[in-house]
Amino acid sequence: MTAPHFIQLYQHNAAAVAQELLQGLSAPQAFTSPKYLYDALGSRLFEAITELPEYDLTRTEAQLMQLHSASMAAQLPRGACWIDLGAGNCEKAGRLLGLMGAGRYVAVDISVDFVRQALEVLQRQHPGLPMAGLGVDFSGGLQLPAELALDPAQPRVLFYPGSSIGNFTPEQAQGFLRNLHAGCGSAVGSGLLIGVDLLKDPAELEAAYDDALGVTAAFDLNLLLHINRLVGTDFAVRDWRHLSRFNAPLSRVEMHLQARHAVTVQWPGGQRQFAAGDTIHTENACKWTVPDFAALLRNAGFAQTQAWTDPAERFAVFWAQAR
Ligand code: AVI
Repeated sequence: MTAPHFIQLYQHNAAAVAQELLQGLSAPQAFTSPKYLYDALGSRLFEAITELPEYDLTRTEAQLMQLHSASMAAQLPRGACWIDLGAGNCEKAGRLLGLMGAGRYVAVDISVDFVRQALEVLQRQHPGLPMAGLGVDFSGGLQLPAELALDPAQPRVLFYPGSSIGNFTPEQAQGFLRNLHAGCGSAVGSGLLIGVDLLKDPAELEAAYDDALGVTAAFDLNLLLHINRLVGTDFAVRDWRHLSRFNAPLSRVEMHLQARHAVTVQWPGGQRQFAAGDTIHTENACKWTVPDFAALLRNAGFAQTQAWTDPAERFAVFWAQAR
């Protein structure tokens, strides 16, 4: 049995993180990047969100992948190197590797420690499949280091499930998809398999991001505790409430933390006053239509696209062939 190979490129840079966060918190409309929602507790809360009745995105995607696996297998290249972006527990790709005849598997996450255990388990299930874990922050663009020794002749399947693309604005998504198109390399048949949540009833969308149990509220509020640890702010969770708002012109759900009353937040070297009702914008979740997302993929350089959707068109999985 081969053993997975691990490469850690991302290094936490405390000064850069502090600069980014404090700049966002000081902006007229305060904001933070959604990546700060995921400390250890935030990641567990997100896993709980995927089980909520209001948040059917993860379940619908899994059903779609299962239902259409034969048709997907007919489109995707066999023997490909699967590059799993934001692999986490590697479960989603793990269900497909055998069915799709993968020839190699690379699990990408910000830290190889997030994928280490899952990859070791997966390796036992697929003893002959070469596997690697790559620790990079790909949110600003994917870099595939020479150390991975990717074979330029082997087709690649970039796998980006879960509608994480929705957490980018359309302009950011366009740039990111262009970068993924480049990451497909030049081998014939390469492409991107991506999950996208679709536009639906605004009331349902708002509920999906503000569930009755309050798990999403805890997920959002936990950001404050994470920021306190990262930059020494003195946020108190009880001063803030979670909001989910559908912004129709921008076709996105926005998550905000709203000050319950006037709050002064202090940090080493600075402070900010928030009036009652002021918000910190913590996440966008853009919702797409099938034609609009297909056009985005084409504008990013992908040659052909195919989409599988559920009968109610709540979610889509796209296969976008690079050339
Ligand atoms: C990870 N991402 C696709 C989730 C979403 O639906 O935008 C994050 C999330 N935020 C609140 N609930 C789930």
